[in-house]
Amino acid sequence: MRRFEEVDSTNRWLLDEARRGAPEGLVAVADHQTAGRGRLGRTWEAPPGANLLMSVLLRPCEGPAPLAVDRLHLVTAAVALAGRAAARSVAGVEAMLKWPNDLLVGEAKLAGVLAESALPAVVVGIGLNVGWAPPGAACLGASFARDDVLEALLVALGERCGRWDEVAVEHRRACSTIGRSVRVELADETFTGVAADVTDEGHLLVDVGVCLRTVAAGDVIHLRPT
Ligand code: BT5
Repeated sequence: MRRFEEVDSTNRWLLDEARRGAPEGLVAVADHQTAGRGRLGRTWEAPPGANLLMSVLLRPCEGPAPLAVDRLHLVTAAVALAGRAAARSVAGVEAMLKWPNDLLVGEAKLAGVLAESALPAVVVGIGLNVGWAPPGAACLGASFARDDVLEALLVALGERCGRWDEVAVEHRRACSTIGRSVRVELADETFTGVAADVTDEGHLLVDVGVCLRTVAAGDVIHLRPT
């Protein structure tokens, strides 16, 4: 494990290490990120020392139980589910998944997950709000230690890695997007419908009345039931 007082992004650092051949299981943790990354070029915010900011390097397509490339989303799901398990075991906080991989408490974001690949390596980062959250978001509470959350998360991740079919089942169960009315925001289009399921490839199926639309990547907004 590599710990940083400050780094631009734990994902960026670990991707560079992955390209240099670093082994599976290498973890980067930072007290502070100066350029924390979200999805789609967005930024991830956290004041120094407040939240869990970590990334893990996995090589899921190698080894004795290789994961098919079209199921790679399960690696991201495993990290999100491990974060959910850690929030529950350390703080008693019940979070649900919002597709694709946010952790929500109610409708407030507790954690975000970002997977980036340098195939065959995959780097999955998670920012989990422990002591601080921006307005409208959620955190566990300042009394909880980031290292306790980190340890619980790594144990929970170890239990899930390689058990990809179980991860897929748990992911569907924990995904509060399924069954919800949603607005889907794509780069060039927005539409609404009811989220019906998540496919084996991790795509969201949205019932738009006349057909099911498949969403591979994009932003989903949970709408209040009408
Ligand atoms: C994510 O992106 O949710 C993925 C975040 C991944 C962060 C981790 S930290 C360790 C590792 N190293 C990195 O550089 N990144 C990963 P996205 O779904 O695009 O959400 C980003 C949006 O969430 C921002 O545009 C803000 O609106 C909001 N946001 C930023 N910081 C937040 C926070 N601490 N809590 C809740 N929401 C936040």
